[in-house]
Amino acid sequence: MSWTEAQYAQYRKDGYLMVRGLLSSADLQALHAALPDLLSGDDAADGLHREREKSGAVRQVYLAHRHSPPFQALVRRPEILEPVRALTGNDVYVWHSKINVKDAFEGGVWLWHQDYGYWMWDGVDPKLISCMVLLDRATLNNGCLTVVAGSHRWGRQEHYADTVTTSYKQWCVDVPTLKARVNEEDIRPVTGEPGDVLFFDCNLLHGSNHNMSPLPRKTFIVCYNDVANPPRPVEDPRPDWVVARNFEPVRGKATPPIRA
Ligand SMILES: O=C(O)CCC(=O)C(=O)O
Repeated sequence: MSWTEAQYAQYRKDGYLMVRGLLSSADLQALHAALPDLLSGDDAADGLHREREKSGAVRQVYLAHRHSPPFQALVRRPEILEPVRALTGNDVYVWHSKINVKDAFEGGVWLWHQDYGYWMWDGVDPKLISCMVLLDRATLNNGCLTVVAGSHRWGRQEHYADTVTTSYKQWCVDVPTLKARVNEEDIRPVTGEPGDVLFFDCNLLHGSNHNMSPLPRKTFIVCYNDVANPPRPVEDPRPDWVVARNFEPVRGKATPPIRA
């Protein structure tokens, strides 16, 4: 499933592109079969890393792409890797991956931010691309991702650390900057069905609302970095679960569907 020239042009203009139906129902079944263990396990026992909501509900699970066979296969999917390689112009490695959970009525807000707003402090250039795989339906009510089309062309904006809104420290753009920059008509909710995949630039401004619905909204986000862009030494390097030290290029394997 190669992208057309028009799709590449759209991605470059908007900073994101949604590819519908990239995964089959068999792929989704295998991924969903792995989820209960990934969501309920114990970090010390299984080597994953979990962040929780203030309520204690799991908010994020990092490292599924290293420990869970269907997620290992997912990050190697040629339909994902091929456009990512074309966009970076090089081989890529996995910077990190996370299952963002957003349980029914419990999953919390993500404030407006650019991923590169904080990744810059990890000592890399803005050559990273994220792919958000919808594992559940994403709707306006359950807190689908919302993006500002074209915002990647602003370049990186200053970010500050919000430590009060959720249990999780969120790097975000301040309100005066948002008021100066964001036009209402450029705000796009990214709704979709399980198996749709959103590709987006590391400088794309995005966020999402609290899950106000009875539907869970699970997504898997894998972020790829150009192999020529490993982190330079920084004063306070973040741990490997969020800034990978394994720079091995990810190679596609033409073995779909994903098997559990
Ligand atoms: O899951 C979401 O809705 C947003 C996640 C996000 O922005 C992030 O992980 O950086």
